[in-house]
Amino acid sequence: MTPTALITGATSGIGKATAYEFAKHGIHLILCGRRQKRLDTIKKELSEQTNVHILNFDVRDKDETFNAISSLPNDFKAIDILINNAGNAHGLDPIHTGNLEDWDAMMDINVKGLLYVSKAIIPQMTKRQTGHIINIGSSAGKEVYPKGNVYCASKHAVLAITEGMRIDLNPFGIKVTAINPGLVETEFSQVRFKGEAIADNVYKGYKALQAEDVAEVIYFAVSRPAHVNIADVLMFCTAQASSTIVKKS
Ligand code: NDP
Ligand code: 8X3
Repeated sequence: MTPTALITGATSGIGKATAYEFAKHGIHLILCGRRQKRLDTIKKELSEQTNVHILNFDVRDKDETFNAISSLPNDFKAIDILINNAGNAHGLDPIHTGNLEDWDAMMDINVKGLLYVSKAIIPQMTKRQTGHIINIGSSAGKEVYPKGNVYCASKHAVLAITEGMRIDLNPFGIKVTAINPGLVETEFSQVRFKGEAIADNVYKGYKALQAEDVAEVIYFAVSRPAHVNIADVLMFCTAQASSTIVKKS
């Protein structure tokens, strides 16, 4: 049977590239985000290849999240693959001058939002005793870098939640995977630096990972045989050795 995947943050970057990658393989798609126009455009494009349903909600809002997921039509109710991808860094400041709104955004979206979406979907996976959850962590979930403080904390939390899910969902045969990329050229830095010009410099002087590179690894993980779970992937572009070491020209 053709699997159905729900992807959060499908309007941009890694989530959008994953939608396009999955569509190539005919996976049915539930695409989520807040930017309706983008959701409409992506749905239009991918509907030529597979069945697509779109959901507009803010993962920070518990009620919106649960209502959106419970509104799914029957054809899309059984979710086989959950890609918890929505998230961003907000700001890059030392801990003593950090912005409280940025901290709230990162914890509310990257951590609590991921939990809300998971809570809304996992019960039907445990009931059906099948499913695959992929959480998009980060190299920032494995090491802390200067001024990364709260973003790194949010991604360390994603890794801890991933490991907790893998343990608790083990009796139900549910696969749980963390994909942890380093620098990926997406809208990430536009969001982090609130549209300031500095965002343009982040990917200059080297070839960063592209969203499609990550999407291919995500598809690899979901396309393994039933007995194989890719538990944890750390991926960098060739120029990057760690959060702070990047070979630039
Ligand atoms: P983008 O900014 O390109 O995409 C972020 C996506 O998240 C958008 O589709 C956005 O949709 C969605 N999103 C953000 N906030 C919310 C919200 N409150 N509710 C619902 N959806 C939301 O960034 P990336 O593709 O790079 O980021 C995707 C994930 O990858 C994030 O978890 C990020 O932390 C992680 N990551 C990114 C890396 C990078 O260097 N780019 C490296 C490692 C990990 P919309 O605005 O329409 O709601
Ligand atoms: C995104 C990569 O290095 O900006 O998670 O934290 S980094």
